[in-house]
Amino acid sequence: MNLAIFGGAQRFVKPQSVGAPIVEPDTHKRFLKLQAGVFERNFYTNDGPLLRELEEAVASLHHVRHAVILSNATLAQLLLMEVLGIRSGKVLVSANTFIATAHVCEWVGATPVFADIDCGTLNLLPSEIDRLADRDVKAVVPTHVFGRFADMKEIIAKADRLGIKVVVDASHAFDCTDEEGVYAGGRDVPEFLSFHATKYFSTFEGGAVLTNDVSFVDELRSLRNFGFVGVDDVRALGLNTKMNEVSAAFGLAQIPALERRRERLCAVRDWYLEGLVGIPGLRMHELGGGRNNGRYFALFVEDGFGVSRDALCEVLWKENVLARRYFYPGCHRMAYYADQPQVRGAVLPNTDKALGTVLSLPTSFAGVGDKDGVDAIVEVVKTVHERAEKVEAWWKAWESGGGTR
Ligand code: T4K
Repeated sequence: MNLAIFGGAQRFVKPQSVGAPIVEPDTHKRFLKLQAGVFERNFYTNDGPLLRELEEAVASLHHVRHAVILSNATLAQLLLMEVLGIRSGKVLVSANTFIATAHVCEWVGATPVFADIDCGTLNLLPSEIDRLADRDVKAVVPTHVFGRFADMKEIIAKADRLGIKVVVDASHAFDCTDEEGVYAGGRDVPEFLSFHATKYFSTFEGGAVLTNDVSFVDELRSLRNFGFVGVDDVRALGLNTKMNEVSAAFGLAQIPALERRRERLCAVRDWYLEGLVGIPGLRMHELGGGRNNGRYFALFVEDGFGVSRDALCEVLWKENVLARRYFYPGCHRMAYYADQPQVRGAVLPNTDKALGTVLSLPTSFAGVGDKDGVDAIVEVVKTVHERAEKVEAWWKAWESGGGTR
């Protein structure tokens, strides 16, 4: 094939995005029906019936007692930290996470300290807790990157020994489990999900806290509604982090589609693996033996492939494949944090190495079938490897020309 960078036709007419929302035709139909009910009832928000039904469905799907649904994962984390009393000191956060995980620590009055990761799983290394722990550390917030669970047993054991709290960013882990089949929220530490448009399960914007621990559930529900208890009694400094009924309708409309959705995405993963494993210099992100929803497919472009990750990424963009480098360059290298005293000079070799090579490819496709989409992307990747020298020369010229998209 002739690559678009050398004047060939783009492989895709429509942009193929890693974050493209997933909605099956049946889901769309169910949503339209459910949202009509919102107008019939004339009840838009504030603990509506669809929200309550969705909370039950999400809790039951994850085999936990409680799902408290909120307006997004960022505020789910914030309220969780508030109810757990994490308002000062240091909080250990994986350097490889979406920036929100770190930002929330600052919003509650704590200081995020970034921990290094495992290069295979991309998750926080439990040994980092020992390395970074001091008397100011109040909590650790691991992230289940791409639905691959962090080593929760180790993390919880270390946190317990140190007497620090654990709050888990399970934003990517809807309908995923660890290697023992335990879902988010099932291990006696609270975990939060994201239902953002880009996620496996979306309510446009949304999030949830999953837990078996009833002790803070009422408080969380009160905090999401300004701190109200009953009609005119405010007992806490709450916020407005409620989910409206139309969002809840979209969530409920997806529940019957999920098993098929997961199968489809896992098939996409298998096709990618079939096409890409064995190409020199490509290493696949390790999902491990737990249940995974298949939303993300990530690989590492290492020595031996012939061109750098960034060059491959740019070639893909030129083909209308909007590959992403999640979560490059790492929270510790984001301008907002890089110069903070607890971050300056921090050495996180695994994070730097992994985030210098990682690349996420689309798993749902616009305007083409899943298999055709995967095949076309695999063909581009193979071609880049086969013509590495020529592509590298193009990349150098493109970069030195100030390369803009
Ligand atoms: N923790 C983790 C580990 C997270 O991944 C996230 C969210 C959070 C916490 C916080 O959760 P929330 O508070 O949002 O519930 C996007 C999302 O904005 C962000 O929510 C998400 N992580 C992150 C992984 O992805 P960007 O900056 O990559 O978004 P953007 O606008 O570049 O979109 C990604 C791609 O998806 C683009 O190619 C466009 C496409 N897209 C996007 C949207 C929103 C669509 O095709 N349709 C859409 O509706 O952050």
